[in-house]
Amino acid sequence: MNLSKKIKELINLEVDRQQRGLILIASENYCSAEVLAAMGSPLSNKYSEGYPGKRYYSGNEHIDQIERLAQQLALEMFNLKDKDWHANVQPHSGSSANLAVYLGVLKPGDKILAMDLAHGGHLTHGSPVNFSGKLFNFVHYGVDPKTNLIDYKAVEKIALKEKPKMIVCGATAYPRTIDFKKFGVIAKKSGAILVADISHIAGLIVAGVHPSPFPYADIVTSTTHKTLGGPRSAFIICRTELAKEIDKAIFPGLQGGPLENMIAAKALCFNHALTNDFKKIQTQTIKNARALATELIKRNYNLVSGGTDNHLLLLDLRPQKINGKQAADALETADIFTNANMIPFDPASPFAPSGLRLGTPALSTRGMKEKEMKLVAELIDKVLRNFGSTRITKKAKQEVTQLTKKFPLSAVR
Ligand code: DSN
Repeated sequence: MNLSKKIKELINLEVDRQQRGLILIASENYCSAEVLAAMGSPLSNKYSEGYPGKRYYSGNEHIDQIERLAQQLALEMFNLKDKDWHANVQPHSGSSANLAVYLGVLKPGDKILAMDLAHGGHLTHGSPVNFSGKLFNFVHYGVDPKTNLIDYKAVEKIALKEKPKMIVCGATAYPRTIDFKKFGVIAKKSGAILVADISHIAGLIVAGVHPSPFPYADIVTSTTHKTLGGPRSAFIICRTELAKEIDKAIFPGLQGGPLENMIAAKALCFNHALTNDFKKIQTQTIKNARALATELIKRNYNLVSGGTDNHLLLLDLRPQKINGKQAADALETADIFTNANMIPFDPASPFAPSGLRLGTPALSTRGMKEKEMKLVAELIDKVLRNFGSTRITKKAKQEVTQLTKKFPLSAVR
């Protein structure tokens, strides 16, 4: 087999899937051609363990400039001054960013308060199957059973009782605004370090359409490929007094050579995030999520918390009598890509949960607006209402192709 040919063929097929399909996975997006080019550049050939000006290998004159630019732009995105805040742009992923934060400022076994994964948190926020839950003593807060909103009074109560060393706020399946200011007050009262994991909403925050965790959080972690629409990577911003610990935790603590091709791509992503074009996309992402929510509610879908304030929606499919996995599989056959998700207090198993998570970042980057969200809701409903009908799914797939053809990826990538 000619492997080069095979891999090329598979890449082309994947690009075609991304063009043809409706990407409604809340954590996915399309990055730009310049970001793709930086990721595939010869910067990948260089070893640069250490930090700008303090490397363990020679030949880092240009690499240092790239990394410094990425650090400056990371702070600029959030209007932060480098005398108060420090950016580490080396984390390879959100998981390594979070691990570095825990190992940098805590000791294994220390207590951390974070959102329950089953209520919308994240694996790295203390799931027992993840390093976080194995290495640290996590206690969890969740949402109110009636409203499905974070109950800040309950969070405070747990924080004052448990006295955690750290509080982590941030989520992957929470459709509402996170009140970082309230978390800041709770952290202060209980003497905890506040970490905000803004991976899902970083783009919304930079564009000013979701409140910022600064200056309330002491440390902020984020991935760069979700609402931010950049390369598959991450970064950490912390108060300058914590910079040494965070930098040491990333290198030599847990990563080796930084991926400078990815750091260049992050710099380009951060630079784009400062533009008006980016702000428009983020504003539209929220408008689209609201429009999709309205259209689905009209079609009798139950939305966890009754709607959305951000880029994502969580459907409770119990009234439809199908589970999230069945729904995601049926939609996939129509080229509509979503993911099954637990809903708060889910009586079902994580392998066949009751929820379906939908997000609008990718469709908004493609240029879709409220008008298209109505069509998207119609298509989702058509497939789910006729669950099991191959004829209807086939028809829906054709309609998806017709719709996505009008929004070519070449226009964004
Ligand atoms: N996999 C990401 C998400 O889908 O939210 C979180 O790591």
